[in-house]
Amino acid sequence: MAALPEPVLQTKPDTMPPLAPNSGRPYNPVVTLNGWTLPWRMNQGVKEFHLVAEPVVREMAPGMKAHLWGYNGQSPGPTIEVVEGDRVRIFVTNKLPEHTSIHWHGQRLPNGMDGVQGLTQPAIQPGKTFVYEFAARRPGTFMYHPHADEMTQMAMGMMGFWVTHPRSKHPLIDDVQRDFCFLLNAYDIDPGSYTPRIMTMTDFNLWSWNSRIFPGIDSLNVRLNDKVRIRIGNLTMTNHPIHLHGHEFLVTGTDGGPIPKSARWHEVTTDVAVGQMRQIEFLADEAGDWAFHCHKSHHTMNAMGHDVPTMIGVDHRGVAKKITDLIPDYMVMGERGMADMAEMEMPLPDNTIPMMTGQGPFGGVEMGGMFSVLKVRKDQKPGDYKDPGWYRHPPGEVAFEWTGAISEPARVQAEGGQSMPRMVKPRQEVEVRIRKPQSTSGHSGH
Ligand SMILES: [Cu+2]
Repeated sequence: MAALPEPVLQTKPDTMPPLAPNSGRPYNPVVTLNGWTLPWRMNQGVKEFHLVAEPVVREMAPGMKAHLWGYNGQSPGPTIEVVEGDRVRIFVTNKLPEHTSIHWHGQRLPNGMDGVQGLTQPAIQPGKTFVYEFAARRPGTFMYHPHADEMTQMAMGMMGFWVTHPRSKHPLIDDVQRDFCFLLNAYDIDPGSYTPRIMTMTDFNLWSWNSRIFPGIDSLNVRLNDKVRIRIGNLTMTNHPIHLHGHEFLVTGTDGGPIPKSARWHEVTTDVAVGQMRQIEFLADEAGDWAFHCHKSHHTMNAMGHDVPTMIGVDHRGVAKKITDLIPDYMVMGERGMADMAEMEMPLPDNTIPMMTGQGPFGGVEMGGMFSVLKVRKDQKPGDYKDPGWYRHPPGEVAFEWTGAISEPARVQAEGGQSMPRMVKPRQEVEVRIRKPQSTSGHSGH
C-alpha cells in the first residue's frame, strides 16, 4: 500500500468550496452540491486518485441518517475533476462485504478499463485494490458507478460525478463564474429505519440530490449577473424534469459533449432521463430566492405511505367523533388538501423527516425531496459560495393580501358548443329475470 496515494476521506455532508488545482493545467473548478472534489497526487505526469468503496453513514437531512454504501466516507463519492488530455490513474480499494467494479460512464477509454465486471475485467473482491488507467480524451460531464451487482450497489448509493475540463478555450464551452454539479438519486427507506430496500424498482420514497433531501440540500448561491452552469446526472429509475424559477436556461451539453450553439434553445424545465447527463447555463440576472426543483410533485415530498385515500371534500366530523371515542389518538388526514399534514403535530418515527417541511421567511414551504433554492445576490462576492440568508424584497415587490371590496366574478356568457355533440342513445329498458336454481340437479360441493 506504500505506493498508493493516501485515500482522502470526507466526514461531513456539507458543500465544500471548489478545489483549486495545485498541479497540472489550470481550470475553473466545480462546486459539488453537498459534496466535494477528490484531491490527487501527480506522479510523473499522471494524476493519481484513490477511491475506497465502503459502507458509509450519510446524513440525508439534519435529523435523518441513512446506512449506505459509497466512496471515501460519503455517498455519493467525491467528484473527480481532470483536464482534457490528462493521463489518469485511479486506485479502487474494495472495503464492501461483496465484490465491485467501477464503470466510467461516458468516457472514451480502452475497453479493458470500462469497468464491466465479467465482461471487461474480473470483479474486485473484498479487500482487493484494482487500478484503472486512461487518458481523459474529451471534455464534458460524466459519472462513475459500479457495474457489479448494480441493482444493489446503486440502490445503496454508490456513484459519483466526473468533470473533464477543456484543455484550452473551446468554441462550445463558455467560461462561467459558477459551476455546480450533482447527481439525482433515490432511496426506499422505511420511516424509522436506516437501510434502503434494494429490491424496490419504481416506488422509492426519498428523492434526493447527492443523497440529500430537502431541507437538507444546500442552496446554490451566486452573484447577480454571474454566468452559471449546473451539471446534473440521473442515476435513479425514472426521469426528472428539472425546473428553475425566474430565469431561462440553455442546455449546453449532454452525455455526448457540448451541443452546437445553433441547436440550443431556451427552456425553464429540462428532462433528465435515466442514465443521462445535462449541463444547463444561464445568466443569473434576477435577484432573489428562486426555487429550483424536480417538477414531478411527488419528488418534492419525503417518505410517506402512498396508500392514503384522497379525503378532500369529505366531511369527517361525525365519524371522527365516534372513532375518537374508541381510539383517542385518531386523526383525520387530508380533508382540506395535504397541507395540514405539514403543520399537524403528528409523532414521527425516529430518523424520519416530515413528508413536506422547510421554514421560509414567510412560513412553511411544504416541500421535501428534490428541492433547493438558487440565491441571486448583488452583494455576493466573486467566488463566495456562502449562504447569504433570505432575500430582502424591495418595497412593493411581494404579493400581498387584498383587503378592499370584492365583487362577484362575472361568468362567461357567450358559451361555445362542443366541437362535436355527444351521441345520445335512447335508453333501453332492461328487464332482469331471476332464474331459480333447480333443486333437483346435484350441485354438491358448492
Ligand atoms: Cu423527479
